[in-house]
This record gives sequence, structure tokens and C-alpha cells, in this order.
Amino acid sequence: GSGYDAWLSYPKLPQGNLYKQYVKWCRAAVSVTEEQDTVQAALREWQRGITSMLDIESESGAEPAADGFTVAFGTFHGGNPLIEAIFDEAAIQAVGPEGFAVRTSLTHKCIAVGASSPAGVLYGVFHLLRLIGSQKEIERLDETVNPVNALRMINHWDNFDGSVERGYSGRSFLYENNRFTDDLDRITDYARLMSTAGINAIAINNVNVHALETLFISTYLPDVARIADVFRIYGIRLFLSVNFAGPMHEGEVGTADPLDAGVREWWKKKAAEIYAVVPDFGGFVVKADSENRPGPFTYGRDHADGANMLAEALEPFGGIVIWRCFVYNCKQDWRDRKTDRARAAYDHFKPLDGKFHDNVILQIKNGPMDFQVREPVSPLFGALEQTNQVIEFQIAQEYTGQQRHVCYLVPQWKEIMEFDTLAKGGAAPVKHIVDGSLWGNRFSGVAAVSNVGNDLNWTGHLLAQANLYGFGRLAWNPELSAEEIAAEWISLTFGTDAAVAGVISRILLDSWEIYESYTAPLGVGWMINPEHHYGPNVDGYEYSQWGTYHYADHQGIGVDRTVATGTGYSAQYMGSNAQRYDSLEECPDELLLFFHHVPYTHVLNSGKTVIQHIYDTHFAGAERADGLLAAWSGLKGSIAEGLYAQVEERLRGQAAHSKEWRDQINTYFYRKSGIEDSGARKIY
Ligand code: BDP
Repeated sequence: GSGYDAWLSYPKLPQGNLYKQYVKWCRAAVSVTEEQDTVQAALREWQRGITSMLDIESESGAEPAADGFTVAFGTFHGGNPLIEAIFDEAAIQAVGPEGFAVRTSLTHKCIAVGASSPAGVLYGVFHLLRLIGSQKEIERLDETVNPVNALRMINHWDNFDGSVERGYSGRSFLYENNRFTDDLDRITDYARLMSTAGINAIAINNVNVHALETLFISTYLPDVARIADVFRIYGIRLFLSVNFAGPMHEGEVGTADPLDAGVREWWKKKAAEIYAVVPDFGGFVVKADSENRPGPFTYGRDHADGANMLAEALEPFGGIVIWRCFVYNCKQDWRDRKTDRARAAYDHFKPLDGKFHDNVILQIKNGPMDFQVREPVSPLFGALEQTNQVIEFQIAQEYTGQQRHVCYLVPQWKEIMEFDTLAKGGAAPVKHIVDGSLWGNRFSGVAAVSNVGNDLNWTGHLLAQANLYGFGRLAWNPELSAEEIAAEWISLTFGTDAAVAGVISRILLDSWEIYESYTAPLGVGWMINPEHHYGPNVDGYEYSQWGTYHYADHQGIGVDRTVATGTGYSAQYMGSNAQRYDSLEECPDELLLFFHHVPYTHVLNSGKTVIQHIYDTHFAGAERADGLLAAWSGLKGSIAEGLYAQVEERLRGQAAHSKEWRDQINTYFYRKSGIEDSGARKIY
């Protein structure tokens, strides 16, 4: 009951017809003929899952059970006669490099999982385990499944000293005291979790690369290689965040100018050294000229110069550069109402479209600001026609309750993926940009900042595991609904009791809306304590250099980003999106204060005034937070006590903390505006 096993808990399944069906097919020896590490890992996962869910042993070998029923898995050309018999050429052709086919063959009395690659076998075997774990029929399977996104990536913000930037689940399980961990068992379990969620790439160190971490590509390469060896078994490629000033840090070259011949040579040499020990190394993640990190601007070069220099070094080995677009002026003067941080990514990168090498991928945060509970979609999506790009989400709940509040983020990510950018004249949702299909990109995909740490349950809040699992699933297939993903996670973690699942599903699906309702209103964002970013502080960032303002005074609130009177940010969108956001009438309520400065008496599309909306949502949100706790309390006795208790404790904290939010926000706006709550409720 610690939560350590997460979605690999394999809860025991109830007796019944389905149980009998599973036992019939699974009790025999499973047919696996390949010794390959990843296939063997799939076999271990299968045996673990079957033993735990069905209470039976399944041995590996080629022999079917006495009654002839069996399960087989392997690569199409791996020499397994059952796989070769069951999948014909057409079936094989339909399976991409990481996909799989799963088929119940009555002729062969065999459920077969076939794939082109060992990683595909692993994904397929877990797919079958998931079907069983969520009580689905397996007698008539005939599916071909391919991941929609090629790159499905996790970014760790772990530091070598063992701290985790924006980590809310204890410390790093990768490093401690400037040493790599010896606990490869935990890393193996982590890789199991990631691969079964569909992840195939992990950057193991913080994008803010400090002095010692610059040595990951030299002194510490052997340690990096040990982790890569574990990841490889699970189909995961390892990436490293690098410091753009690396050549200077190591004291060999006096500059980091990307056009300097010595610098270029230095990176080429590094790349060769890395690939000598990590032959399938993924590449570099780079945060440059952002929040005081070094970058090409120092030398009067642009970001294409910087990224291409690294790309050239990695190209011979098949590596890629993931270059982040989170570039903005973090020393802004708050007195200047025309400078707008929201504009920055577009202003920096749109002019560079088409200038990047084709093994460069731009990594674009989902919104123009920074992972707020509500933001519009970054206008860079749709604007870059000739550039590989991945979207960056934040699984870590930096601004959404820091894993002390429950906030299931899959619905937010879904909304973003579905947003129609109107590029190419329409029907160009973000999901078709990041999967590479709209512009036909060489590389594409989805990345996210990890929410794991060395807490026994990985994510601090047990329910935050749903975000980690959900991110992987959504990256694999953006067509899955938030409900489906929640249901999968719940049955894999807690078992298949329908009443339990109903309660947990409701909690997850309501949680984002609830969190939004008692925090910063109507898309304006921030209003949190500076630095650690937890808890209410309406003016915490109001007079700061970070470009994060709400501009509330006694008459009104909001950021004017219109073309006529504001920063002009709304014009970064295309066609009717630009018009809609720019228009006070048409702008959706939930983003009103992101785009417009309005009086408190402005009437929303909902029919309420802005001030009454603030009061109402904050009262309701805090009350609904109590409701989450009440709902969870109803599960006592129905789920493992250890799991029950840890969530109860967090929900209790959330319920109390939501009152802090409610009262600070309501009081602030009551005092500023002097306008009474129409419900005459208690405001301080
Ligand atoms: C912000 C975080 C900061 C990160 C930065 C980034 O507050 O810790 O370094 O994003 O993404 O959200 O680089």
C-alpha cells in the first residue's frame, strides 16, 4: 500500500467469467524464443503481471498447455514459429518501428503479440496486460497499434546535488551529493513505469545546467552510460541537458561563440566521446539565453547559429538537438506596460523558421507564459512551417498545487492538443503539428517536465501518478480521452471495483476546474508567492522583473494584449483566433483577463460581472475542495489503507489551503473594488 508499484501494481482480479477466460489463455507456458534484453524484460513483466493478477505461474518455453492454449510474443522475424504463422506480410507492414499487433488466433489457439522491434514487443505485452487489468475480453483480439508521436519524452529537472528544481516528491533518485546513484533497481523500476506508459526518451538532468553538471558529457560519462544501459532495455533513449558555455567551463576554449572553429571542434569531439560509450545517445536539450543561462546572444549570434552548431556535432551519430523556446527578458521593467513576456517566444523564433538543421527540434511550452493553470496556446504552434517542433508540458505541478493539491492535467493537455491554430487555412490542431503530420516534419513529438522524486510513491501525491501515466498515454495517442486514461490508471492502480473507480474518476476529472476556480481568475495567472510559487500572493509578482502582472487597481484588472491599445500579442494568432482574442465581446471568459483589462463591473459571457465571478468561483471552489475530501473518505475500507491514508492527508491539506486562496483573493478584490458580494458572504 505504498504506491511504489503505481500502474504496475497488478491488483488481483475478481473471479468470474473473464477471470476464467484469462486463466485459460495465460496459464500455459508463454512462447518466447528471443534472448534479446528488451524481449526478456517484456517476458518478466508478463510473468509478474499474470502471477499477480491471476494468481498463476507462467513459465517461458515453447510448449503450449495440455489443452493447447498459449500466449506468444516476439519480433516478426525473431524466429518464433507462432509469431511467424499468425502474422502475414500485410499485418507486418502495418506495424511501424515502435508499434505492435496483437491477435487472438483460434486456429493456433494462441494470443500473439508481434512487433517490428523489441520495444514494440514490450509495448504490446503491456497492452495485453492492460486489457486484462481493466477486464477486457481477450478472445477476439485483432489490433494494430502504432504510437502517434515519434518522440515521447520526459525532462528531468534533477540537479547533481540531489535537489530537484520544481520537485515536489522528495529528492532525486538519480543523484545525491554530486554522485550518481548506485540504486539501479530503482532506476530499473522507473524505466519499467516509463516504458509501460509509452515513454521512449528521457533527459536526465535539469535544463539549468550548473558547473558540475557540465561534466556529465566528460568526467561523468561512465555514470551516464550505466543509466543509459538500463534505459536501453526498456526502449528509452537517454538525453542530456547541456550548458551552452560548456567549452568555456571545461577551460579548454576561451569562448562559446557558435561560429568559432575551436568551439565547433570541441562539440564534435564531445559528441564522438559520448557516442563511444552511449551508442544510442538521444542528443542534447538546451536552454540558452533564458533566465540567465548562457547562449548565442552573447556573441551577437542567433539561436539558429547556436542550435545548428550542436546539430552538426550530433548529426553523424543520429543525435538530435532539442532547443527550448522559453526565451524572454527576465529583467523587465514593470513600469513599462508595452513590453510583454507573452510575445517573447514568437518574436524570437518566428523569424528563424526554416533556418534550423533538420536534426534540430524546437521545444515550445504549451502556453506563452509558463505552465499556468490557464493560458492560451502558444501562438508559435502553426507559425513555424519549416521547423521540427515538440510541445512541452509540465507534469510537475509547479503552478497547479505542487502535488499537494490534486490537479489532473490530462484534460488541460487535451484541450491544448485540440486547439485549432488555423494554420494552412484551418483544421490544424496542435496535435497534428506536434505529431509532424501537418508540415511533414522529420522529427516531432511531445515532451514534459517530470513530477517524480525519491518519495516511495514517486510523485508525492498518489493521484499525481495519473498525470505521469496520462502524459505518456496521451503522447502515445492524443485521441485517447481524459476519461479513458483516468479509467486505465485507476484500474491498474486500484483494481476494477466500479464504485471505487467512479469516485476516483470524478475526483480526477473535476480537479483542474476546482483548482482553477479558487486560484488566479479568468486566465490572468500568477498571484503566487515568489520563488517557490506555492500559495496565494496576489501582488507577489506585480512589481517584479519577471513580466508577470495582473494590473489590478480600484477600477479593474487584466492585461491589455489587444492590438489597438495593448501589447499587440493577440495578433500573433492566425485568422479568426486573432480576432476572437482581440475582441472584448468574443474573447472566451476563461481567458478574458489574459487578453483584456476590464472594469470589475464588466459583464462576462456567463452573465456575471467580473467581480461577482471572482467571489462566486472562490466560494464554490473552496467548497468543492471539501467535496473532494468527502468523496475520498467514502473509499475508506474499499482500497488499501496505505493508499487511502496518503491521499486523505493530502486532500485534507488541500481543503484547508483552498480557504487561504479563497479568502486572500476575495478580500484583495473586495478591498480594491469596494464592491459587495451579491451573496453577502463572509469576506474579510
Ligand atoms: C519555470 C520554472 C523554472 C524553470 C523554467 C524553465 O520556474 O524553475 O527553470 O521554468 O522552464 O517554470 O526553464
